[in-house]
Amino acid sequence: MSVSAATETELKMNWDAQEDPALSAAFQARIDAGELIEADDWMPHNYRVGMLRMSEHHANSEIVGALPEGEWITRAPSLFRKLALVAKVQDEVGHGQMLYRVSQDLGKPRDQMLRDLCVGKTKYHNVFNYPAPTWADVAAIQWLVDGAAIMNQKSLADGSYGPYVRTMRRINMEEAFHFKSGEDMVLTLMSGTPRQKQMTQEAFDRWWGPCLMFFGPPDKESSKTGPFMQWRIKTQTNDTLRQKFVDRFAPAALDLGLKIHTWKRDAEGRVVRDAGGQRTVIPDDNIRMDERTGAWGFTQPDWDEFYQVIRGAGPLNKQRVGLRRFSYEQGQWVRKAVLGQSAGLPPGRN
Ligand code: BYC
Repeated sequence: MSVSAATETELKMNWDAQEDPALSAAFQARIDAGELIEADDWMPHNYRVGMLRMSEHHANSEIVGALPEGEWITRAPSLFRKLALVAKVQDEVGHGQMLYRVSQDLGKPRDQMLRDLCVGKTKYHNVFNYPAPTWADVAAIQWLVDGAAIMNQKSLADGSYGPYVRTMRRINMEEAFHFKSGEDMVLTLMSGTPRQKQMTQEAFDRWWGPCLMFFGPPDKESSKTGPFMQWRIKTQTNDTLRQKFVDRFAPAALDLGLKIHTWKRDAEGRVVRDAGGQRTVIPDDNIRMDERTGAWGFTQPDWDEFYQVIRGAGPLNKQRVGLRRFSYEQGQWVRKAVLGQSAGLPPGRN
């Protein structure tokens, strides 16, 4: 069986779309009054598509995001950590299920979303395209990635689309447990042997940059932030959330004894690569608090790397999408059986 991109429903943004002025004005008035929009309510085409894209991207991120940590379930260092990790991975997949439901109601069939993900037509979060080579990476994911996710999702829980807002409230409660578990793992490792501390520093260096990118490109490069803020699909900009993340995690990392690094740059601020394409890690000298504002300085991540990763050329994009496609193909006979169709045998058994 080969999976192909869906062609049934193409829901695309259309900034030239002519909406009914009276309906549009009434819709904006509801948003401005803080009302929640429900699935059956009238909504402008671009609101529907924008909300669908966000919710589908989020659903994809949850199920692909389960993969890096899922790989560690059989290798967790204790029964306690294994139980917590199993519960966490199960939660993430459950979040994906809820978010696919929200997305379906906005007009895109679930099977189409799963197929679009399998062929790389739709996106998921940049952070899940990196490897997690050590147990300290699992700790860093639960501390930093879940920490970033909570920061973002708290702002999304103040949004305008009722089904998504209610899902965010539920998800955020579970993410708080994931974050606590990550914090405990990082604390344990940083209270351990020099080898454990070194392993944690190396993992932190791998995840700090991708987590700065988690919130999306700088505001000046984010075309959708403007209209999304007007409709309260987003309630804070990418740069505002990134700054909040640094204000929360830079001092916490330093307190734990971690160092914050960045890449060496040239005089124009571009990341320098050697002939083999390698970059040089250096201390981030911008990491300090501005006594006047209380905000922490930081060096921007390598945005060229971000665009490469989200266009499918990150370290593990092919493997992550490949595994999703494998799961989709292997599960096809189950989906058919549930629908009462002739299921046949699983792939490779006929
Ligand atoms: N990664 O105009 P912008 C979790 C794309 S999972 C990849 O700012 P927007 C967890 C963006 O899609 C939680 N792509 O876009 C799970 C856009 O592409 P298009 C995941 C990104 O929509 C398991 C382009 O860049 N959370 O916590 O205004 C284990 C320009 O960006 C990213 C969500 O999904 C990125 N980081 O804002 C552990 C939250 N950033 O449309 C943990 C919901 C940007 O031009 N989503 N792009 O092709 C959002 O909050 C927003 O959609 C984004 C982007 C902030 C991601």
